[in-house]
Amino acid sequence: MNNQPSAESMDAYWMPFTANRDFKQSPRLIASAKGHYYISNDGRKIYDGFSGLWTSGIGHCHPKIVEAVQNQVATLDLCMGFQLGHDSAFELANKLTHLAPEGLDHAFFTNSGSESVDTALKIALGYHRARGDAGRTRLIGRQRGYHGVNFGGISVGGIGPNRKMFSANLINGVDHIFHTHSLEHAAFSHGQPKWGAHLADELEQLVALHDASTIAAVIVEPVAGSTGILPPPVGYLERLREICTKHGILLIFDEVITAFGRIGAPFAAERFGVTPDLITCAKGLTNGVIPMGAVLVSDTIYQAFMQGPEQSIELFHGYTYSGHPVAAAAGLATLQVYREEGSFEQARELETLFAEAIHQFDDHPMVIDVRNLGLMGAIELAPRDGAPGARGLDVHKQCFWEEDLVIRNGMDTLQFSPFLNSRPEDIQQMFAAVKRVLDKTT
Ligand code: PXG
Ligand code: PLP
Repeated sequence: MNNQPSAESMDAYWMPFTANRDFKQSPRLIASAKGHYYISNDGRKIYDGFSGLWTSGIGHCHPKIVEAVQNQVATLDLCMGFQLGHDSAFELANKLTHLAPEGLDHAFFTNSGSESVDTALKIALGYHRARGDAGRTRLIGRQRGYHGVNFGGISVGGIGPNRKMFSANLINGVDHIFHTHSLEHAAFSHGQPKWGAHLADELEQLVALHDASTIAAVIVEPVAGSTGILPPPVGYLERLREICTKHGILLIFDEVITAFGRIGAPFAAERFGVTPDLITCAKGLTNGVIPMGAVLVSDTIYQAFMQGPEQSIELFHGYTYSGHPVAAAAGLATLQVYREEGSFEQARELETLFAEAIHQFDDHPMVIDVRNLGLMGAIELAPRDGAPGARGLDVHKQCFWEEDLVIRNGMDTLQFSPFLNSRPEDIQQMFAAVKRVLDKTT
């Protein structure tokens, strides 16, 4: 390989969620990006089958977002976000809450999905306390949930390896309901599995165990993303909503992946017709161009905080960069492009073609499940004996080196997140490449 950096020059950077030693032996390096392609350091044009990291739904370096960012950074680079404000943040909060399901009327800005999650959990706890119901402190997550990497997020999250190293220090008073994945009952489902709505009833059992008066909130991804695309069983989210409402428990949808068109609607809440009390989002809010996240909250929650003396701070929480001007400008430009280009509708139209293309792998001898919803898809491979994850990583690497294609693997599950504005033939070609790789993978 030409122009590969020396091992020494790569030593300082501790890469996130990456096998550092393995990566640095044959680094997969990207020099630039435009539209649907990366250009690698060795000059190859590489198709991005993962939209950044679920982030860049309308393609890389979108000219309208680039222009908005360039203008903003030269006009107001930073504004002290505590005790001062600027127009773009207010405008973005207005646009965002108009896009959100009815009733979610307020937005708190963060810089990432992880920060959105921890913010949402704190707002949920604060809400009950503000109402004089301070006994509601328990948080409930779900097995196989991914809610980022901060302490709140890994505590309600349901991924063993993300928790194990920190297990003694996870936050107190968290419980989990069962995940909805079942190879036995729902393998090769197209879209939402018909089996599994009853799994929501486990929440009733936790209410019986802990008593509703101790439970603040339940957090779930409407479609679990990171743990391999687990669409909710038909009726499942409706059931969760019903149980939460019945017991005065707040329902949080973590839409860091599912918001902004990924499943053909502005929010999964709209697609499924189930409205939570809070929504966390990030990624597609700025098309990934500048880090930014948000928590959308119902007016009821917001008003519960707006009590007491007017000169006192209502929520002791915030980030230096909450509502950062450059991020807000990127967000405004992104929402405008979504509207002008009809990105969510484009995604919805591609859904059938994507589903058909990914389900061609149903009969592949190495494949044990194929799952899809909207433009989220997963192909689960049988693991190699004694080496779970090795096969998935091999496929990722072969796609990169031999097919000029970026896909992601989570252990042995291959994941796909095509652009909202993909060309149909690109989706076909992507899966043709994956098939060539799978056919020669051992
Ligand atoms: N919640 C959900 C549902 C997410 O998917 C986060 C929170 C955390 O967001 P930040 O911005 O702090 O990373 C996420 C992020 C993958 C993958 O391969 C998914 C995410 C991040 C990295 C990889 O599926 N999701
Ligand atoms: N640590 C120190 C010493 C700080 O002063 C601050 C913010 O002022 C933080 C952490 C938090 O940083 P941020 O607001 O970017 O999350």
